[in-house]
Amino acid sequence: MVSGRVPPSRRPVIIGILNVTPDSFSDGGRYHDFDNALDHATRLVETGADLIDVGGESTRPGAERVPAKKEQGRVLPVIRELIDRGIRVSIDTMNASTAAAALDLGVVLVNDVSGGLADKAMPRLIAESGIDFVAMHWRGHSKNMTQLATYNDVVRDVRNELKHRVAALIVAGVDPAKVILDPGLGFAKTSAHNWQLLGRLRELETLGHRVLIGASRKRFLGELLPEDAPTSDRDPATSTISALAAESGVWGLRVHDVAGTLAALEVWYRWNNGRMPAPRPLGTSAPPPKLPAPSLPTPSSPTQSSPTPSSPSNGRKQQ
Ligand code: PMM
Repeated sequence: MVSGRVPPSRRPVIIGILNVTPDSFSDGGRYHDFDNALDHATRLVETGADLIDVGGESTRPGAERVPAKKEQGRVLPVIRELIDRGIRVSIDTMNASTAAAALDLGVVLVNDVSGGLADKAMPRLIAESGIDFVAMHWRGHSKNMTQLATYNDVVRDVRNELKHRVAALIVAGVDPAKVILDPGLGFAKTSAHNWQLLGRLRELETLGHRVLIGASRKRFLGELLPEDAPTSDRDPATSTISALAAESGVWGLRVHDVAGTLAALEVWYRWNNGRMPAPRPLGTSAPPPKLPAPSLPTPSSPTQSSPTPSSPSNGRKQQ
């Protein structure tokens, strides 16, 4: 146990990724094997993951659909064993039948990248089970999603489409308090779209739902690196996003590199604690020292302004 860890209640939930697929872009299908999958998930939990998101269908751009039975053959044995080991599990699926089987095994969350659009039976299942549900922004299946990446203002459009998705889920009987929203980075989004969604995360938060971010090892982070860099080289950029997303108030982070994410969240937490006034020495009645007032812009010297500690670093106006 690492001493002085950020208390889990004071940081975003860390969701460790376990893709039990032979063709995942981000981990090269390494956890398709049952024992490897279990070892990896156990390591992620020992490192600090709060729950493990198990998926059996690749959603990389261009990927073909996997029949639900095949998906279940991949994920259910792993989920059963993880839950037997006392690990909290979420199921990453667009199929209501897979979600239902995983619910019977005891998963605590259903993560549907289609937000309930791909399978009409999903919203009813979520309503009846009362489980937490991740509704990701989605416009179509991986095979043709690249052509669907057209927006007027990506943040406003994604926000509106998510708002309509929540309304449809409520009509199906889903408790809105159970809905977690995800902008769906990389799903019918260009790199520029992803960066805009990250930079303006707070606009999604104004919908009043918990927000989850899945930036981990995605292609837009590969663009920051040499062309032949392995996908794991994207972890430092992912961790930086995790800290910035925490500052933006996200509820959860879906990541491959749990150790790096936790380290980034430690920095974020201590950085914010560093803003607090120093504690008053015992036995003294002096008031605690005041924080220096931030230097505010004056009409005559607009260039002398400096951001207040809570200002977003990108300087964009937040709602
Ligand atoms: N991305 C992938 C798979 N599942 N679920 C949510 N909620 N958000 C995401 O961004 C997301 C997801 C694809 O990435 P992977 O192949 O690394 O799992």
